[in-house]
Amino acid sequence: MLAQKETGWSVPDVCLNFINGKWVGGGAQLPVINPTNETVLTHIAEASAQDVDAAVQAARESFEAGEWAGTDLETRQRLLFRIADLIDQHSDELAWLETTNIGAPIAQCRARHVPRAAYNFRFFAEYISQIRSDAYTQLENYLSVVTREPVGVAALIGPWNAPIALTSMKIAAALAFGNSCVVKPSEVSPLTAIRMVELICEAGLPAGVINLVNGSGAVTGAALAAHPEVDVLSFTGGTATGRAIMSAAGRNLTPVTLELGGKSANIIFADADFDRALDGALLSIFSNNGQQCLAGSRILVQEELADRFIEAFVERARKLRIGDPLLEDTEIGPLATKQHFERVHSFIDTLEADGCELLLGGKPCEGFESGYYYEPTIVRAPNNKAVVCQEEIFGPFATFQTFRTADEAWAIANDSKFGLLGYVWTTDYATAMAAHEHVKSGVLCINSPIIRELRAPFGGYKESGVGRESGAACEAFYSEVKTTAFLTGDVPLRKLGMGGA
Ligand code: TXE
Repeated sequence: MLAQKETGWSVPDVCLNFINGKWVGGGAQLPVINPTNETVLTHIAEASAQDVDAAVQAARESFEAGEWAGTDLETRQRLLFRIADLIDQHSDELAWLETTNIGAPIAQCRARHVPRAAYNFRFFAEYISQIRSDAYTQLENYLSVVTREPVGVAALIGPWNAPIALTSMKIAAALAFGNSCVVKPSEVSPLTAIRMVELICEAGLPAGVINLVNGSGAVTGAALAAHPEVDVLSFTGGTATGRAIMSAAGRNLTPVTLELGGKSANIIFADADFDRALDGALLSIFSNNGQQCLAGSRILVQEELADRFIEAFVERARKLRIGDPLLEDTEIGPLATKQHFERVHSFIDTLEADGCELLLGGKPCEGFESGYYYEPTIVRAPNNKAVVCQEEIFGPFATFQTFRTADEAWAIANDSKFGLLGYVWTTDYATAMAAHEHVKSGVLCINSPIIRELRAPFGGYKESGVGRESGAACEAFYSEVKTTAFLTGDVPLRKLGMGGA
């Protein structure tokens, strides 16, 4: 276990706001709680609407001054690569901060979340050197050239469940295309975003290009979402918050991308590779303590396989190592907040009325004096109408249903207000192709847990979101497209105002 005093790493006494290159205070101080022991880790200085305005103005001025927006490609790339290197150099510290703040097991933070953050910067550094644009010559005597310019000020509102991995994607993309930005981490989990901003400054980004405001959604987030000087807004979080943000941004015609919740079907056919499907199903729901939008939380098993598969799944889930997330071999840590812990538990009250059978868990873990530990929970539902099959629970909480035919599986999978991911396990090529055709989700993984290919769009159908994140999707979102028509030949113009006096 990495104790703070042994490592020399620390949590700031107060998390300040970073505006125009300086760490400054704010209004109310809000506590940040360690989910492992429920002690106060630190406080954030909440940015008021005026503080948010100062951050947006700093971003605007840096953008207009062109110190970053106007840099050449090599300079921009060098800086993005340097940020990635600094993240790598501080990966143990960043993983420790993330685990301490949100309770995700340290092994997962070190192996996945932090390397992903570094990779996000490398990916966009490489991407921008390959951007192409169109030229049209079909119109006689004209050459029409399409180019892209940075948009301006990007507001980047981050979630609490995987802050470094997800917020770094937004920052890397916004900066790579030459924008200035204002980052608002979740009030629950600001620590890695703050440390990342420090590293970005160490890498040499000019003052004002990146700003960070801490605070609640209701005060700081709402002020940022409604700010008229924000040119684009990218958000990852809950669907209800996404709606509020899109409405606020809509009043200013500010384009948004929203990466929201999910209730993804994980469909296991009788012909699937049993062991691989079992490993994949466990990973899909229990990674990151189940707090992931991409969780395969609705497991659908073909009838003839169901009893055997569910029994094996329950046995493995029973053996998950629950404990202090800073311990290397912990597989499940505490949920991120008390409020979220209570929300996850509240779904147990719906089981009886919906005719669901509780196979495992369903209660807070015993044996912990403190911390938001919740038992891995498995429910068998009679049909997809059950609340636990419809609502995103966002915890170590899996539901099982059975199906007979592939058509039935697609129908259950698509009977959801969400449409983020789909997972399908089969050894039959035709079934895989049929899944590709019928499952309504932004991403579909065949015989694999989530694989995030950054070149390919990530995002959801229906209430799972608006827009996508990928190299090309971010290029379209974080840059403005311009068509310039050059006259290349002799085109006589109509003469106006040639009438008599
Ligand atoms: O986070 P919120 P919540 C899902 C998951 C979870 C549910 C609720 O099911 O149980 O959403 O999450 C900021 N204007 N996901 O409510 O509110 C807030 O300060 C501007 C899915 O705890 O979505 C924080 O920075 N900003 C998910 C950010 O929004 C506002 C990740 C996210 O908080 C705001 C997290 C407002 N009016 C939860 N209100 C995913 N897609 O991965 C809040 N915020």
